[in-house]
Amino acid sequence: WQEITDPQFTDIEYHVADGIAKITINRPEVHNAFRPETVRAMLHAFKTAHRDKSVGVIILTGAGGKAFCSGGDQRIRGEAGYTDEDGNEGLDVLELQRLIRTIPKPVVAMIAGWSIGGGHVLHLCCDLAIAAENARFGQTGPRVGSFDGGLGVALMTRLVGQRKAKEIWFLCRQYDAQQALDMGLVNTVVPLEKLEEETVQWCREMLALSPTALRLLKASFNADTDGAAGLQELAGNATGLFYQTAEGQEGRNAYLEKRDPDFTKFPRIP
Ligand code: 2NE
Repeated sequence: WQEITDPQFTDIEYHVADGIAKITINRPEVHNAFRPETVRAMLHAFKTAHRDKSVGVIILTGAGGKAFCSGGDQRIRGEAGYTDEDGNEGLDVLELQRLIRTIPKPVVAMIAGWSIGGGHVLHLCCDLAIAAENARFGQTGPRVGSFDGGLGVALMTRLVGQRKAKEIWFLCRQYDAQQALDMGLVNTVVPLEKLEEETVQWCREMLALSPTALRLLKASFNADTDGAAGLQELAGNATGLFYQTAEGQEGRNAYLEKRDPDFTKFPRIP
């Protein structure tokens, strides 16, 4: 891995290698709980990976082997929300959830240890999830006075069904890696020492495939859950492909050449 440094990468590490970007939440002393600064850094990192044409797949993980992420840092939760070092309240984690889903590259959660609370929702937002045998999953919202009724409920229900999703949210129990695999929360479980090797192998398999097909598939899966915003994402991809055709370019050229467009040469494909 090559580490990329950036003054905006507060609380995280950003590495690249052979088409893969790895974003690591680096606050192991609090099981990688996030604060506003952490979320801002992750937004910057995901946007960096999005724009980098050499990157085809993104891994999201946590440092230290004991936690993927334990959600919002409860120590800096003020009267009306989480507070940054300058005293500003607000956590852009919902924006981060949406970004993980709309970024047109597969995002893989690489999970060792705790994936809890808002950290668990981040893992739900990822496209694939590879868990180590020591991984533990759960929501704590109703216990700590919080909840994510947005993607945290919608995506969980799609993955495990409404009965199980209600159990997870209403009882705040914890589930081990095998239970998570059995209920469809993760794709596979491997020994901790094999976690990165296995995750990189999954990334390499995707890197060998058509990036456009993967891009359109991701948008298609999300369109099912994201309503008009999901359709916007899917249709935006279709527009991007249309721009690359002679038919799309004829419209632009005619406008720039101040003539009527001639679409007669383009067949109406059945
Ligand atoms: C994750 C869990 C179950 C692990 O338990 P254990 O016993 O293995 O570790 P321990 O001792 O609790 O944690 C180690 C250190 O990390 C801190 C702890 O306070 C402890 O620090 P020290 O006492 O050693 O100084 N720590 C862990 N998680 C933290 C957190 N989220 N914030 C601040 N410090 C944290 C256990 O640690 C646990 O239950 N953690 C809390 C999980 C939680 O409730 N997260 C917030 C859910 S709400 C949320 O994330 C959210 C949302 O619902 C909506 C929007 C945005 C965020």
